[in-house]
Amino acid sequence: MVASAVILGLSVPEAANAQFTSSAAPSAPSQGSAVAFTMRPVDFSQVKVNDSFWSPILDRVANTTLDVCIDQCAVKTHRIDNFAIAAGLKEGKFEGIFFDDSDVYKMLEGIAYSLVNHPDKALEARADSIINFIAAAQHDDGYLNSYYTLVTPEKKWTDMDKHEMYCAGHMIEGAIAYYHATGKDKFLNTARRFADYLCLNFGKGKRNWVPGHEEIELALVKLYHETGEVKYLDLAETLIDRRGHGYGTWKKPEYYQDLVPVSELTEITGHAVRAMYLFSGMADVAVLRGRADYTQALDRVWNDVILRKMYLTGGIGSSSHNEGFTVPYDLPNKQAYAETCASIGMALWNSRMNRLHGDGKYFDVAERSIYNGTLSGISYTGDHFFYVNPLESAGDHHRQEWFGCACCPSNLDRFLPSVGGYAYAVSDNALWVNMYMGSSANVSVGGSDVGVKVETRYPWEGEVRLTLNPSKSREFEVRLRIPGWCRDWSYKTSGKISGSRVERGYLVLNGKWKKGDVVTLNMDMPVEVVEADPRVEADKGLRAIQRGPIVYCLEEIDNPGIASASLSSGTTFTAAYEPSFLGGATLITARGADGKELRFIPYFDWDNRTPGRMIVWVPWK
Ligand code: FUB
Ligand code: ZN
Repeated sequence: MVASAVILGLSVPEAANAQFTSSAAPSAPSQGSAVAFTMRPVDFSQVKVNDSFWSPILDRVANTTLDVCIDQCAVKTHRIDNFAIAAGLKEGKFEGIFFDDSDVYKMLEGIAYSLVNHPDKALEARADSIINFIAAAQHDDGYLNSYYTLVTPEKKWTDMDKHEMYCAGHMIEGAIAYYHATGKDKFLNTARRFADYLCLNFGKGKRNWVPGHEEIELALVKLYHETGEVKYLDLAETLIDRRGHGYGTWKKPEYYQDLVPVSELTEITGHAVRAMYLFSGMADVAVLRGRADYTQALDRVWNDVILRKMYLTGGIGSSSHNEGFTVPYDLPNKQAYAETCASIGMALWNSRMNRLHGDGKYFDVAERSIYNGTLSGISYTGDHFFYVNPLESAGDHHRQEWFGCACCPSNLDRFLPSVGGYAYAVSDNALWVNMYMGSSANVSVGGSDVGVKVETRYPWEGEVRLTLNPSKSREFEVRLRIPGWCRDWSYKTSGKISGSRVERGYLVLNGKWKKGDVVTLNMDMPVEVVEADPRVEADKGLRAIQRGPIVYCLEEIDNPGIASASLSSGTTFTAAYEPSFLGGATLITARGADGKELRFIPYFDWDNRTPGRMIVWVPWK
């Protein structure tokens, strides 16, 4: 197939981003709308993934990545022993970093998600035994942190940067996921006791604690949804509102998003992952509490991130010095930090922005971060990881087995098997299909059960076939996301529809749907040539390639002449699926006017073969 090159200069200002000004950009900056939209995601535990792209990844996570993580936490490091020792069940001392408990919680969350698509009794039993240690390490008052229990018990809650609430947040998330996957509530009860302790000590009118690393906020909202206990939502809101009032004890409050009250935020600053988790919690609370001030602040920082501080890959946080942000348009390629956790954070935050506004452009960003900046974090074999995700390499940057600070592997470990939870959402009388993957689910729309099934070869092909099986024939809306990168699309339905429109990035179909109705969406997926904002010094005179949601790169192994590679307006592109390339991928061949060829591979697939140079941004002549 010869795909047409989309030539540049489409720089509609509203469609601009620091690293792309072509139509591959999100649709428009947010205008500060304060309308809350009540879209609810369909829980991962309700979604069976059966997809040619995602299932092999989920299999690898289940069969390899989780084992690596268990081995690292239980054998090669003392993360699990720390709990057993804190519980008095084993002799020894604490080993590791003060927030290592969080990796165990994330691992358990990953196991929970994985069990849905890969039931595994032995793995579940292993998880149960780890949970026994965790529960046994809990203090009588509900406090739980193996570092403080074993190292400096007298210094509990003396240092806001020591991640006690960060670890608690990951515990809550892991516990809820484990309950959903297995129905077992021991972990959930443990997490709940700690949350009750936090409410008692840090709620409104109590100690003015500012968590140095956000995470607890979004976890408390999840716990509120799980239990219906309003006090958890109250604490989340209180903790968010406490920021920016001088309670934080640090020298650089901007690093901790603590310089101004959150409703006054105009730009993103400091540590990227912390900011993502905070914004995720704010988006959750904005929906539930109608906090228009949060929504407006989030809209402002969203524009700042998307227009000035995001890489083409959806990665953020360009600097290694603060694991975060510097000044607008500072997006170096070789030195890019773009931590894997920050891309995961972008998916967490932008999927919530999508629900807050009911607007597909936010999910476009989540999708960009998932398929590029997140997936690059794990090797094809599932056992090596990137912490840092540069967009250029001299051949000296490689995935590693593990890291002393292992936040990224353990985050991948929980995020990847959770992708089924991003596929569908529901609102009052609508079914939303956000992330296209082969999958089936039973959802409740307007009080009735509806079986849904998606068949697709996305992200390599743009055809999506949705089959609906409502328990009884009834009227509701089907909302299919039309990604921002897609300019030409069409659809057909086997059923009768009473109306259709395009609204906020969705094709909305109204109809009285009956069993077996099929909607087929066809999205054109040409190769796009992408130009960065001229203010990005690092990308001056360069172009990148994207097809559908996938960003491409050149590797030396395919392009021995990579040092002199270039593209021009005369370059033609051919996209072809190669089943034997790292489990199958669509590769792009670029042919210059001089007949020279370049072979582009998906960015997320780089560094899986013979090491060598890699570039995303290619000279434009
Ligand atoms: O501090 C916990 C995690 O470790 C952060 O989210 C990462 O950036 C790394 O610093
Ligand atoms: Zn990380």
